[in-house]
Amino acid sequence: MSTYVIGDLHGCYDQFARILDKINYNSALDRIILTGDLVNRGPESLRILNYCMADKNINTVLGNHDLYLLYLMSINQGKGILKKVIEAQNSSQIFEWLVNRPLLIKIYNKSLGKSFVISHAGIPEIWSIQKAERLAKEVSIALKENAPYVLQAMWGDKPDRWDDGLTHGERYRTIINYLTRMRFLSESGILDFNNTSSEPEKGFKPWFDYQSKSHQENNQYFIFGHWAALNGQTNDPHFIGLDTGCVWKGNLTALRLEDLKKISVKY
Ligand SMILES: [Mn+2]
Repeated sequence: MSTYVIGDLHGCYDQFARILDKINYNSALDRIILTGDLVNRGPESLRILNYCMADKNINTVLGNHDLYLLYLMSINQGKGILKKVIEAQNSSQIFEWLVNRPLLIKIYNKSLGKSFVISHAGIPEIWSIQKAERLAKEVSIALKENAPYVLQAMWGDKPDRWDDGLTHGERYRTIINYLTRMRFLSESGILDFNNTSSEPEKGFKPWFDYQSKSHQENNQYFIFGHWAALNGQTNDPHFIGLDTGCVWKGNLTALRLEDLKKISVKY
């Protein structure tokens, strides 16, 4: 029995099927967690959603593109390549499934003595892991109780910095922005939304460069997707980026948690 975390699919069903084949995925024994962004950009978002919904051993954290899809569904507007999902016969079932996915998953493996935190973009150093879990839960509860409100409020780049005093829509938006859109941060935790490259602007560093080294002693691993330009390079084995740009004709990458082995398939 193994647990695999797989990077951003973005509608690339063929590559998904090939990687499941390559890891010999057995849905009766193994478990799959996706880093989010199952949909958009690539050709077969609907097929991926249907496949994942039908398998109880597949779960995902929500990515910014999954939330965008939820937003379009909440206003019943078919747009671009996602039109097929929004107009699907089972679209309300898809909405229910997606809206109930978490923004963060934490796994503690007792026999390995290791813990793994999975979120689409990562976790800023200004939050402890416990705090990040709490805030992610807060958004999930709000999404379940009043999805249209949260999905409407999440749009925007301001505030670009966390403050414990934030409330309502601004609070949800800022939590969502850190967990699903973050790449570079300033020393004080300000998000740079514009730079999607792997080279920071002056005064900014990758979010994981701020994380303390105590994670190494604690056997703590951060697993994320979202940042295709990194191509999996973080220079620290405790931060594992799995978006290797499948939809950009790169690779799709899986990580087996039991031995931290990476398996990938080419586009
Ligand atoms: Mn993303």
